[in-house]
Amino acid sequence: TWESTRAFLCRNTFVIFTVAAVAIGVLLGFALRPHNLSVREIKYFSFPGELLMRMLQMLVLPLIVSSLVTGISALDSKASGKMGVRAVVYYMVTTFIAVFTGIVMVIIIRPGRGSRDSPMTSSGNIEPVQAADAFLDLIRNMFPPNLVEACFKQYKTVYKKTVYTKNVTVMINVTDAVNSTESGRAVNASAVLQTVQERVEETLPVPGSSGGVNALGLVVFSMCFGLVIGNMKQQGQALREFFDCLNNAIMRLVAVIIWYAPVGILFLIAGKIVEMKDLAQMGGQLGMYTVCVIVGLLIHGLIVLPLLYFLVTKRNPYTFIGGLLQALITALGTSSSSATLPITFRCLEENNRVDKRVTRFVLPVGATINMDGTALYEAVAAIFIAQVNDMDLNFGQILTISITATAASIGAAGIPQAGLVTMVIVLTSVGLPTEDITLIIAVDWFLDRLRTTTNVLGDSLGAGIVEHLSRQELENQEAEVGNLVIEE
Ligand code: DAS
Repeated sequence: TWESTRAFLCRNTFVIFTVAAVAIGVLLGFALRPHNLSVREIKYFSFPGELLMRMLQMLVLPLIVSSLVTGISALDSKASGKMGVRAVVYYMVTTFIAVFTGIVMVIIIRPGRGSRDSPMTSSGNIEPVQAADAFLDLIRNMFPPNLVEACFKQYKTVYKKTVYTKNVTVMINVTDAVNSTESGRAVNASAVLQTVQERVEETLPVPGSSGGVNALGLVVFSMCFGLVIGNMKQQGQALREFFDCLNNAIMRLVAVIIWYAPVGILFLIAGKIVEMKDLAQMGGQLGMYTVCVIVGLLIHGLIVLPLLYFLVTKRNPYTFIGGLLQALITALGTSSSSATLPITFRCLEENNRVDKRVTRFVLPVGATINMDGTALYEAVAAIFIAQVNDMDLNFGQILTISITATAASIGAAGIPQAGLVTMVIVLTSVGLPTEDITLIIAVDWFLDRLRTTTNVLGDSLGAGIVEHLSRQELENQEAEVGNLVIEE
């Protein structure tokens, strides 16, 4: 009836606007492609989209701190301890399943078989970045010496110096011997590597964004601080109220930004389609590689995760996913799980009615360290590059790739193409040529959106699962709080 249709339209206004924005963005993008806009024109055209990214990223740091401190201090240490263990077990299990799925897919489909599509040979003496360095950097960055400083510079130092620039420098040295046109398709590696360098500059966070590594430091600090003031009983009351009020204020800002989100997403998607390189590159091995990643992400996101949710909660996972549409589309548009975090909070709390004491705890941690899509992608990309190099990996090397892909996904930032940066860890751990990252650059901007959407989906279903498993503690907590009020 008209009444029920009107109610449906009102309830899903944002989602309808956002889906319409994606459709218009795609059409607009393809309509503008023949006009070959200049880089400057594309930058101006994409400006409304960049605004949305910056608005959301501006909120991420205060949101992570206020939600974690509030979420953890609202629980007693026993309850938050149990909830934390459930969340970490969920993250490790789902990330490992994602990596396993990716490896099975890339071994079955074998996208890298046959002669090299683009005959780039790794002739440079690649100085492998010890995977251990990256692990140590990961641990080191859990305890940043200066929180504010760490939010803007430490991430840059870690990735520019230790993990990435060294390799990019090495790559650029290598390019002298690399330009080749044997396959009739000039692979001007130095131009592509220059793109990689620019991409790294772009990927490294600008002030106001939250690079994954420093968010890790912020997450650790906020969890410890929340635990401490949670146990300070009356003494900590003022601080608990302050952070609770700060969190509510940030969520009100999100409610305002969410109105602008469809416009921003429209221009983000249109801008990307306009600047996309010629689709011909999608052919051959690269096309099969893209299919392999997409099939792996779809299996993980639409079958494995929902099945896990159903097995634990006995509820329909697709209804739960329906409530997340706004966040999933924002992840698709922004390709940043950190930037999507404010909208993920809103979808879970408003649409799926997940308890705030759970979302405030698990979402900031999940958005920072739980990236199923990225882990799957890095395992597939590494084995694809091995296949292109006709390098047969033994079981030990595949196991190493599984472990380093998991670690790289934990260390990856929740910002665009962070997974490309941390993939260096995976490649060097099995001695693969890091300059071959350039083989997959052309499609990375597209696959990044899909893996980011999978990351956000994994975090959100995780919140639903952790809430279900913790409902006893949550009821006790309510009961205790209730008694407290009566006593007072
Ligand atoms: N774009 C990252 C994210 O926001 C994922 C990635 O780069 O792999 O989750």
